[in-house]
Amino acid sequence: MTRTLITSALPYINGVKHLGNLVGSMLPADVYARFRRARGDETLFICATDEHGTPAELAALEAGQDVASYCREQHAIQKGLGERFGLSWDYFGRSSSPQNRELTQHLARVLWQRGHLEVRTTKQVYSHAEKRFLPDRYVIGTCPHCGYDRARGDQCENCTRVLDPTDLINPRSALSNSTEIEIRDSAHLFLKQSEFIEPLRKWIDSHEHDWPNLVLSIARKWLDEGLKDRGITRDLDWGVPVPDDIGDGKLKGKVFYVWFDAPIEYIGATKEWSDSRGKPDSEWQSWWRPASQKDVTYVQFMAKDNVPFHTVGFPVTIFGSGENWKLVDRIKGFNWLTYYGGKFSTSQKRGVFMDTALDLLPADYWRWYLMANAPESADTSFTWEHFTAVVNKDLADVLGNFVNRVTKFCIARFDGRVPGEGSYGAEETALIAELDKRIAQYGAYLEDIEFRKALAELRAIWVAGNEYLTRAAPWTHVKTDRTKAAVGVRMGLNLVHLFGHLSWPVIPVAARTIHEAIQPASEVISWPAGPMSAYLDQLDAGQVVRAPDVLFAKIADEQLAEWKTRFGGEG
Ligand code: B3M
Ligand code: ZN
Repeated sequence: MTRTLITSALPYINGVKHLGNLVGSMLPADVYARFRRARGDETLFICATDEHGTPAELAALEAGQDVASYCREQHAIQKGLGERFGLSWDYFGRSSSPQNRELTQHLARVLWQRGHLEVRTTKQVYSHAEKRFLPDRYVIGTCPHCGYDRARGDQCENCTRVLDPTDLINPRSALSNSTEIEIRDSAHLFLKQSEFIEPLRKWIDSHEHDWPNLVLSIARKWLDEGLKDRGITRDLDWGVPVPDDIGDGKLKGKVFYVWFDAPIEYIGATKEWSDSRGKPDSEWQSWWRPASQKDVTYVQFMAKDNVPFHTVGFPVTIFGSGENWKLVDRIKGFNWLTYYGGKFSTSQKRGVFMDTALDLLPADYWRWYLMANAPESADTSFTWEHFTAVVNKDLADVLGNFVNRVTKFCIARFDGRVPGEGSYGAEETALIAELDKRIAQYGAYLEDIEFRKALAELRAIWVAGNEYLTRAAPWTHVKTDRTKAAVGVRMGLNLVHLFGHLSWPVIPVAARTIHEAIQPASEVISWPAGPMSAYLDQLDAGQVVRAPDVLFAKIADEQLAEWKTRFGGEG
């Protein structure tokens, strides 16, 4: 049996995530996890909130809360929203957990013992306005590589290059805009990443054929630019404390850098999961310390700015430990979802956030739209017009209407029971052959983690059903040739059933409703197996059929206009 471990990049704790965050990691990971489960694989889908670092401290400050309670509260909020979005995590952990603290300290300790860490005195930006050390990302200035004038001290968002605050031209505090900043000495732990360039390159090259170009090119760009040793501690209060036995006593009161402990939380959250079920360590270790790397397939999902930390940063921790931790096999990276071509912004409240989205429409509307238009090969722009057009066409006109037409007609003219008369003819055979191909293709695209192509194929399957029904026209034949009409209805009902199964990974709630119209007592989760000729003729004659309530309501013009005004359109 195949065992698949799936992780989504961990959402930051500082507030509700927007649709761009959702489609860049959590949602595709969920669709893929559901697909693996449909295939019958043993699947473990892990996520968590990323709770350390200055963004958390500052958000707590702004909310007037201590950082621990702030994180506890925000974690519960994000967990609730994720569940309402149908994110089927096996566990949604917290990077501030004792499990992660223990694992982070363990890995740092082994790195220290093996000589991969070094204490160095660094120049640290101290801001007089805030009376504190400023973390890298709170120093902004001009990027020395691309000239972007709001580059952060840790990374330029424009060209994705990793920076040091001292690299910036015209540096200033992002909190106060004050240029009254001063460089002070502070001792920190450095991970000697430069020692790992060769093994990293070998490992990345070994994925030449199974990582997308976006991921390969970002990873290689990092190596080509020469990997700098990276400071992995910070002068903050909130975080995983550096243990006393690391750093020759020079690091009292410091914590690990959030990007050091966050990826370790993939492991930490798996331990949280197995601890929460009262299982021994062998449970989580069977995923993370398998006897052979081949025993588990590990797939990660993330937006492009996270790729360097997963192809270089975290792997250095793993390689450096000398321990046989499971390495990632496949990395799916995403470009940006933009809001009318501009940035979604948490700080400026620009765009649509997970909580408001669910106030407007159920999760499946968003899930379909976002995955059908996932920013895979390029950035994609969200607009209310596009969203409305996609929902009205794909979900309401194509899928919803099909299910509605078939089930309602069966209830009106065939007593709401699957008609048994007649047998499939040329029209049905042709449809079955087409669907056989399309379903295989849909599955193959999902195996390849190509969501746009997969969903275009799923849509084409729905369309084929509609076109068949139009040709079969049972409503016309029922007056003159009841047997012919019965054949059309029977095929239509089998298609409804099929659509439930095929749609479940993407739109799980609607899929279940569709499925329950036909087979309320059995599960919708399994992937259709066996020849389609049998699969599409499996419903028993006489079996009861129900009509679901409106599956997908169309979005009216007035509604669209209202949302555009409320959320702001272009500009
Ligand atoms: N929290 C960054 C982000 O949300 C970060 C991901 C961590 S994955 C270990 O973009
Ligand atoms: Zn730049």
